[in-house]
Amino acid sequence: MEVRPPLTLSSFILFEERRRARAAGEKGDFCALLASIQSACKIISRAVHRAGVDELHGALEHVNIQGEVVKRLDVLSNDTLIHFLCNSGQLCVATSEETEDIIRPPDYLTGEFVVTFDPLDGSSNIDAGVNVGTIFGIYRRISDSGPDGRQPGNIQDALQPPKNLIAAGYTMYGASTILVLATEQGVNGFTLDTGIGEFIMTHPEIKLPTRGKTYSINEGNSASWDKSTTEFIAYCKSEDESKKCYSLRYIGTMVGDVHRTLCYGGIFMYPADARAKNGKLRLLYECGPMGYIVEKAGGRATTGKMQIRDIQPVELHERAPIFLGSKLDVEQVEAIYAKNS
Ligand code: P6P
Repeated sequence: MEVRPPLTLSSFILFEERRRARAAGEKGDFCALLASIQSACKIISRAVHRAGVDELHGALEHVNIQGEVVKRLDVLSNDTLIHFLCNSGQLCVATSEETEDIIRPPDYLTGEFVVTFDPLDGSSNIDAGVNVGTIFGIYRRISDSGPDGRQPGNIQDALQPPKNLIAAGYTMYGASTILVLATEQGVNGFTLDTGIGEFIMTHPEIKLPTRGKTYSINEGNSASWDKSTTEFIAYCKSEDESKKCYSLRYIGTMVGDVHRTLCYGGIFMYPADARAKNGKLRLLYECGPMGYIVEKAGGRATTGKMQIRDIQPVELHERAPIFLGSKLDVEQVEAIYAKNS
């Protein structure tokens, strides 16, 4: 019987990505950066799954830059990612939902890449055992790295539009821990085998269906929606001989709602509304990376009026309205916004 060893994320990084990067003559070690993110996610996964036992649930006394109550696991996740990224020798600067300013490694460890991340997306749900996740996006630095390649980066390195992303991913901590990685070559998913401590490839070459059967939005905000959102949701709920009504699925954690959309198709939405003119989700470490992943899987991501990939950020923590998922569903939203403009 032929024994076919599983393809692990470590071997995918070392063989697939390293071969490609070397052939492309790229600066920096993209594989070392991915390996540092993988290690951090393994540690966060263990903390999330042991939270109740290790008394890591609950909130601390302070709020973060977003004005949100900070959970113990938010701090652990943020500190873990900062530690591994800064010690990888590959980081120029990083932006985190939990940190007001850009994060820089010690000068002698400065590298070629910029990482934006939400260390524990959906952490308000953690005490109820609902899926949470880590979201990350990877850019190349745009500032000059200097003769020794160790020139410190600056905020302009962090304020890049999502179209400059070279990779993005998320790790969802749920019944299992699944890391989804999107690069220019495509989107692959890996499930953590805790018995060997390795992520095993379980979702090769993820492709989104062009049309879905579910819509995902917080219906509690419907009184504040604009005309276009209201019109599209009415379409989702309509049924005739050519179309069944869509089912509503909403977890309240972006990573969970996007992962389901990536696996089954459909559309996830956090639109602008009368109370939040730019919606709730942050461009650099939520909308941008998730939009990149969905696009690399054949889907689409828009604010309704422009593609997420084209937004030029002005501030580290700015928000953006987002509709993402199956191509035809998202194009329908864009057509409604165009009609109503
Ligand atoms: P609402 C979690 O707090 C989060 O930032 C995203 O993960 C999620 O998609 C959204 O907010 C949920 O927001 O207003 O529906 O509770």
